[in-house]
Amino acid sequence: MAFELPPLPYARDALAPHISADTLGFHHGKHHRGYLTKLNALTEGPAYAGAPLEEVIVKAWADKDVAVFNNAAQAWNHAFYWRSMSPEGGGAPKGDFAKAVDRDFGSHDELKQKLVAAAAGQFGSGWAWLVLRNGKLEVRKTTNAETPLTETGVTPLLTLDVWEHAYYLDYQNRRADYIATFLDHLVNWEFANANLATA
Ligand code: MN3
Repeated sequence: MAFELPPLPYARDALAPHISADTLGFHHGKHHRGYLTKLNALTEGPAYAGAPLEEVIVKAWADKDVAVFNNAAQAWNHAFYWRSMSPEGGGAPKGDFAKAVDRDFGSHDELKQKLVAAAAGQFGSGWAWLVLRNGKLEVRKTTNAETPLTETGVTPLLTLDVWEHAYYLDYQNRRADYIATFLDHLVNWEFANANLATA
């Protein structure tokens, strides 16, 4: 049973001008698809037969099966990243999620500053995350394909891809501008709220 590329949750041009149709075309259609193609070739044998993607990630991480881990985690991280953005994104958190943000960060602005610091401070390729850890919101960063899914007691709520392929066509080397645009115009707090509600 092969893993399939999930469709984008919006049209390819829906995030323009903040993220162009060109970027989404390459990022989803080439990079994300590429991870799944490699993952399917690597998991043809019985070791991972029938396992859902999350289980493949946890097992490959524990077994130090680096190639499977990298492609499985990147497949999962990208599907989560698409849903972390919305054409109606940006603005302020609402509802129970807003209360949790105030409780654990003091303010929405403080949360944004922590996400900026994590995303800008990730040296080289990786991801910035908002997670729930033991009932408390935390901001994290991970390197390359690494994902909070491998940590027990940690639930990812939102992510931001800071690999250069996520922004280079639109922002070249200006990662800070991409991060600011993500937080001002694209971030999908409703998705974080929904993940918090089911955590
Ligand atoms: Mn990417």
